[in-house]
Amino acid sequence: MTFPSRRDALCAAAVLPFAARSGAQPAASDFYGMIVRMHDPQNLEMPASGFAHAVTPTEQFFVRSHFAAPAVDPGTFKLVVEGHVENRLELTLAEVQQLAKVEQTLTVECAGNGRVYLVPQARGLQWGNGGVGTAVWSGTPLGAVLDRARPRAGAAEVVLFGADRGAITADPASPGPIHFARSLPLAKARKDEVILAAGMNGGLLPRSHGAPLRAVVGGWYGCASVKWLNRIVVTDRPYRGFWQTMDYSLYARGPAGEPETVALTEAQPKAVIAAPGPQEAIPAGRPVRLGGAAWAGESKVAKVEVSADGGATWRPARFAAEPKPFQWALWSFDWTPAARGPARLVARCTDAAGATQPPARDPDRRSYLINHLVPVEVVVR
Ligand SMILES: Nc1nc2c(c(=O)[nH]1)N[C@H]1C(S)=C(S)[C@@H](COP(=O)(O)O)O[C@H]1N2
Ligand SMILES: [Mo]
Repeated sequence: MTFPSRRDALCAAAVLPFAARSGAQPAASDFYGMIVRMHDPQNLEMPASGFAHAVTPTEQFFVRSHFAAPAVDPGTFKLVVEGHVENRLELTLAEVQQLAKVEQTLTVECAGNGRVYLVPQARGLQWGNGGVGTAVWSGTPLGAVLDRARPRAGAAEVVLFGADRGAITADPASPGPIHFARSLPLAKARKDEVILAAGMNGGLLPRSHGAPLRAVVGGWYGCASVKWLNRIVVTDRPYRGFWQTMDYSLYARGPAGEPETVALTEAQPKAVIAAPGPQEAIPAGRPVRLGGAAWAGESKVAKVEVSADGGATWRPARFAAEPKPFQWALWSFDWTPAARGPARLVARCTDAAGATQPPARDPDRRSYLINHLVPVEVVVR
């Protein structure tokens, strides 16, 4: 699906000469380069054109890395599975892949996606809308690896460790160099939508996305999808590591109303308007096609609605295809602006459980779970 707009046409014209010179032949209106959010370590955001694809081209899939990407040799690679298990494992890549095979289309969104829209500005990478992507991941269900390792009675969590390592020096600092690591409750770890992927979109997993093996945790924010995975530790108690306490945690209210930090988990429902873009000029009296994507964590997208008056009135958008669980749905909405002047376009997603996007920001979410309604302001003339 495409939703060409005036701005798309202008951008396409601008990139065409470069595409021609390099010999590459992308459909220029479908593919732009990445937005650099940090140069080193590499952190790249998908441009708005990426929301035109049901499956994000690998080159356009956002990259979020805290440390330099480690070079893991697939030939000597070992996945260690240990801790609260009957059967400690050390598996080669081929041995992991022989356990079982699975292929799934899963959307991954960074928990900080949309941070640029927080007021006052929050610390962290200033993602726009494109810290999200959808890929066809192929690999082995994490559950198959756990079945082989046989968690002991009382096993509670599965901690996934990446081979990357470094020290976080900004406050709150890590206690020296640490690996990237995140845990899942055993029940989630055994779900079909949690896979150890060696392949992405029909090719090998690229290094920037965690080669040779990464976790992809469908329905959860991206931090759970540990890249360069080489160690799994089953525990009999909740894991309290840096990346789910100091970082990637939010405040939940305890029984007495007191805030407690909890690791962030499930992705919240969210619809993004990819076109038109902010401050785009739109001719009055002619239909223009709004378009974008919507996703809904562990639930499924049930409904996307669009408002052209800043949220006062809403009308349903159309889906390009019936929404499926764990992956974004592309939507469009044909709008004929009548009155000249500024207009505030808003899209909102409601999931199959009836959860919808909040109109206002909840500060307990700290700088994560950013799905409050943010209008796209355009000019009708
Ligand atoms: N080992 C490791 N895994 C990681 C990270 C990391 O820095 N190191 N970043 C996490 C975060 S915050 C996100 S949003 C996703 C991003 O995956 P991608 O770079 O393939 O888009 O990877 C997650 N897995
Ligand atoms: Mo993230």
